[in-house]
Amino acid sequence: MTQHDDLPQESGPAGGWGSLRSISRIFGEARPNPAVLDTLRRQNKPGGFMCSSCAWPKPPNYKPFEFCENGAKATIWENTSARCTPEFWDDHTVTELRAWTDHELEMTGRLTAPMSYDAETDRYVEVSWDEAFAEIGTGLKALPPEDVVFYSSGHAGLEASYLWALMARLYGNNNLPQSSNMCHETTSVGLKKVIGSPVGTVVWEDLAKTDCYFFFGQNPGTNSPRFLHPLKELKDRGGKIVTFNPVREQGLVSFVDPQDPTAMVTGSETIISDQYHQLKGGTDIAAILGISKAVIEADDARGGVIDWDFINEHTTGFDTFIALARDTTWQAICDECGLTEEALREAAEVYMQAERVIGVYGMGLTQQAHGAWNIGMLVNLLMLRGNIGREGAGICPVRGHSNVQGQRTVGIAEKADLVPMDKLRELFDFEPPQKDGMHIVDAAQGLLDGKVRAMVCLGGNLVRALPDRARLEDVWQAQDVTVMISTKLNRSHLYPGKSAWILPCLSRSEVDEQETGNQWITIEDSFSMIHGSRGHRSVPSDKLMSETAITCELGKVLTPPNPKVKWDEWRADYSLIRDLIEATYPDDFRDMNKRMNEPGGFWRDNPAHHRVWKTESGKAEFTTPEKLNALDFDDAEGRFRLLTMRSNDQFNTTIYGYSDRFRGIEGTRDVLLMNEEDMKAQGLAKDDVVALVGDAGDGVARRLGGLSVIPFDLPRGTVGSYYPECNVLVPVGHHDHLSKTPGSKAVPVRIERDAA
Ligand SMILES: Nc1nc2c(c(=O)[nH]1)N[C@H]1C(S)=C(S)[C@@H](COP(=O)(O)OP(=O)(O)OC[C@H]3O[C@@H](n4cnc5c(=O)[nH]c(N)nc54)[C@H](O)[C@@H]3O)O[C@H]1N2
Ligand SMILES: Nc1nc2c(c(=O)[nH]1)N[C@H]1C(S)=C(S)[C@@H](COP(=O)(O)OP(=O)(O)OC[C@H]3O[C@@H](n4cnc5c(=O)[nH]c(N)nc54)[C@H](O)[C@@H]3O)O[C@H]1N2
Ligand SMILES: [Mo]
Repeated sequence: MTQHDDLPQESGPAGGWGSLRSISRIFGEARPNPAVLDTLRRQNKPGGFMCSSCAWPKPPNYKPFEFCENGAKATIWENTSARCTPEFWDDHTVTELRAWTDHELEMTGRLTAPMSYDAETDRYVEVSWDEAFAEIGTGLKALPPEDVVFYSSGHAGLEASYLWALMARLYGNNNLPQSSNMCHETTSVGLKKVIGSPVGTVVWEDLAKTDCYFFFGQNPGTNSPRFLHPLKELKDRGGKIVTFNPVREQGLVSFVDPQDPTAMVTGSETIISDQYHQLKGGTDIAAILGISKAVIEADDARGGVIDWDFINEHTTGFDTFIALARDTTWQAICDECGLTEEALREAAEVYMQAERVIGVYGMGLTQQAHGAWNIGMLVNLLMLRGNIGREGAGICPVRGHSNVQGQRTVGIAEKADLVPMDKLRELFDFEPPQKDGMHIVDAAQGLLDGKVRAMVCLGGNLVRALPDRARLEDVWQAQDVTVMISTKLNRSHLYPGKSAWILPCLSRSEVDEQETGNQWITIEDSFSMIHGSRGHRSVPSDKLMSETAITCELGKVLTPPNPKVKWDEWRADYSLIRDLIEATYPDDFRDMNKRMNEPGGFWRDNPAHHRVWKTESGKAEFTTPEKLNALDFDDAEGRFRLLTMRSNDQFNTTIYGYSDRFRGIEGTRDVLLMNEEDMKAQGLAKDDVVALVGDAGDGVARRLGGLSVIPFDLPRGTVGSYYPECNVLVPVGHHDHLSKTPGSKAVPVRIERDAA
């Protein structure tokens, strides 16, 4: 639990005035219509619209302002008054724009018209929607279906997503990768394996009942700030929070509630984490094994600590796990994770004293080469004291995009056996493809191999978000067809395929007027609650279409005529699509149209929440990892573990600005954060400019230069730099062994002085 007061990251609590200042800075830059304030008031409330930022649940007992710093930024950002019109291309070529930063591309504003790439002039030119759909249809139908990929980033609502997946299957493949392939796929696969559920077991009421959180590799202050309120409430009632993270993240250190006037005026902050353990990157397995060992030892010594009834009745595999915990020495555990035995015993003490524990995790566990073991270990820890499937306790993966979980629920899945194909066959009278489709890593490899010939993207910015992005830029533009359904210009548009299209869409806060009026859509949050959402803002351009409408029009040109497939009717009335969702998934979506606006949403239920385990063995399964870390490389002289970070001023590849105020880094993203001892050992001083060089040993040269060294409170051997810039350094093949989620939180690199 090191403290370095001279290092830059201690820059005030999460929330507080800093949060308001940050929102107002974004307001100034995006110059939205002031009516955006009314939009914010409606955010995340029944009858209003659901924030398009993160997937944190929307409570039934909502606050006057049920949005956070980053939700406000996301809404303000998409409501910008800036417009990227067809005339923008009079002054710029695609090649020239490649020299712009992601932030500069963002600042061009909302896209206003469908565009197609003209190779002769190297510009996008406006086209009519009819022309765009007709030509996309011709282009894609000329390709073998298995060479075409339908990607979706977790924004679009359940209606567009259901139809998107249906469209791909009617077209002829299951090539339906999604952003969660880079994110919580480890959860979908790893959690499913051990408890039979691909999603978390915790629901909103559990937050009010729990007395302890264990946080592993999730950063609520930046990525799910509305979570800070339940954390503060827990602290107010005397609960405990224990955190494991190589970085001291401000949101897990302290918080001033910006909605509490007294706290704002007095500046009284709530200390969030009672214990903060800065373990070495990628070593959660060792840390959790240490805590488990202490729990087992306490049970041996005094009994009554382990919940034997739960273990005997509900689990399998405990014998091998307990043997590993007993046989592994404290020395081995502490050497691995860099924490002391005493620190791990302190964590175990809090764990044992708590009646009800919630285990929270995010990318720190999932984006590792053995991320599934990480998740298994956290579940092991919870199971030791029956902390799963019980009130106030459970496992809580914090999901990313606002509807990332829901898109999977309604059929966006590349694995055929995750989808009720017989229902689809029955409802739409066709033979759905049975062969598994491509995961996003397979698609990236397919691009590199020249096998993928077209990408159709419902949102997202894959040329930035994927590993090995420098290699992908070249092959992306070698494709026959690229189609991007987007709200703003992004770098992926700058690598156009031979036939390339940007289809601009509405955002969620805007009126989605169809033949039967302004349409509702629905989304599913991290707690499997389904919410209705309807926009009310005027549209930025009358040439925009909704994601659902675009999907229907693509469906019409891509799929064979079929009397059961009624694209026009569905487009006119989204409630008919909800009927289809209910018909396909009757248990999950009973009375969907009626229930979607219940305050707090309606719950899709989850067997593991009731201790029903849909696993292979029918029991909850203990995991016995084969090593003490989640890495697929060893330490070597000069090799570092690169942790790719999100700043407080970005949403994935959308860069709002250059202020990572929680970490005290201002005005630049080109930094390398390093432990001071490591700097000394490498002969580096503050502000030295260095390059990171890939050290995966696969014969591919990977390099990112121009990074200024900043001394930072990190464990030795772990260095940090920002995502997405760092993606040049992540090999496509570096991913979780079970789920293929890229191992972006521990990438093998070396440091070189940069001549630049
Ligand atoms: N403002 C904002 N909000 C967002 C996003 C955004 O970019 N900006 N992105 C959205 C998306 S798509 C997602 S998936 C989520 C992501 O939200 P998070 O899951 O919080 O993702 P990260 O910030 O990438 O990483 C989480 C934490 O893992 C820690 N970590 C790294 N390596 C390790 C390790 O080996 N062990 C442990 N214990 N911790 C480690 C990092 O220091 C970091 O604090 O947020 C969503 N919300
Ligand atoms: N090194 C490294 N790489 C990572 C990660 C990491 O932590 N480290 N994180 C990974 C994670 S968790 C994720 S989820 C992925 C994210 O990968 P993606 O989902 O592909 O990327 P985003 O940045 O979320 O996509 C932003 C683009 O989506 C479009 N957009 C925004 N809003 C909308 C909308 O409402 N509708 C439509 N149709 N388009 C919209 C805009 O054009 C914008 O440019 O990146 C992954 N990559
Ligand atoms: Mo994500």
